[in-house]
Amino acid sequence: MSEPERYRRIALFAAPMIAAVFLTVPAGAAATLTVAQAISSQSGTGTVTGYVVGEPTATNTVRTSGFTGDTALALADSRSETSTARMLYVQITSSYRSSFGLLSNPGRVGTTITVTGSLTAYFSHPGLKSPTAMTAGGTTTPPTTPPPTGGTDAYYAAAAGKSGESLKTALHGIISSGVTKLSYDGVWNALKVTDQDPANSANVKLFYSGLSRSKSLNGGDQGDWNREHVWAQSHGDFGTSAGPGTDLHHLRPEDVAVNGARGNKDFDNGGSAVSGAPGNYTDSNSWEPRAAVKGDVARMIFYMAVRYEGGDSYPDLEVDDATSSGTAPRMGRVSALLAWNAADPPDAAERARNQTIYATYQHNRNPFIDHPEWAASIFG
Ligand SMILES: [Ca+2]
Ligand SMILES: [Ca+2]
Repeated sequence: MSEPERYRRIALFAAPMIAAVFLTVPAGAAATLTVAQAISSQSGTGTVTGYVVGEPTATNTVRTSGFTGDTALALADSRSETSTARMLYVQITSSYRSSFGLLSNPGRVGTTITVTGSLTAYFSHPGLKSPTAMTAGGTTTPPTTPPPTGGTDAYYAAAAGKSGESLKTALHGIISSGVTKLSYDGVWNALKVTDQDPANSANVKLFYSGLSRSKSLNGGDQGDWNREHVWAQSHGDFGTSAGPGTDLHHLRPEDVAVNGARGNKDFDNGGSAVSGAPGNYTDSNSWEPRAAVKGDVARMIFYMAVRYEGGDSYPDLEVDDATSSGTAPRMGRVSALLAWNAADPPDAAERARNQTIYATYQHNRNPFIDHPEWAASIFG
């Protein structure tokens, strides 16, 4: 079914359920609080659901990586919150540290938890202390910030009415402005958020294979997942320093062996089945991803070709219609990628990932997820 149709059906299905949930809260029973509500009502006991966003270490300081202890975490209503004013600082007493402390469980960041305790200041900041219950999960209200659907016109204003090469030039300017570049180390934690398995917040979903794997198994050994560069690093030799080598828009978690099998091959149809990655095919010079991510691959490659135009000492990445790019800054096969873009349009998960990268990490968007029709205008 079409995307708008799907949203309507979800809305029709969900509305009675939401109403039912509210109706079944007994009169007088304390409802679960949002973080904003907990911040504004700092007295008595309360139960709060929120996203784990980091480790508070001082009144106005919350670490989002490189955690130093297991004794405190910060909750927010948005997974991408950066203002400590909109965070609740939660004390983690000894019985909860092994499960919820961020030094021991960095993968909690970006997941929801529900905690009950005393609503009182902690680190001289709105807080919750002496918890009597802490559990993983819980639905925040509102559940998530939905990705904008047709809400990005302002972002793309400079591209309005353009096509072909002038559209490409305009988009390059838009998506290269105000960008935050990650370190290669920072990519690990970011992927644990952007590629979290929707069915299990302790896991990431591996890109080509579609398998679910523990966030903590990031590494280089057999059975680990690592950082796949969908635009292969060697095609332009950009390495892993900040820039194309750390750009989340084309970095995905993948099983070490599957990542190795893909290597630096171009993309095209055909080949024999890939062990450990159902639905993927490969031959001596190309890789065909499974149907569910064919369009995602195409849009990542198109993004890279527009984002990197030879400035800032980065190579000018471009698509071509070959599978023999070698170490040139080229990636093919564009005819297959255009077909995949059309056959596998962006779904809600792909749009949400784009929004998370924009809101939380890099502050730029993949235009081809917001406007898949621009691919044919520029590369067709
Ligand atoms: Ca897809
Ligand atoms: Ca380019």
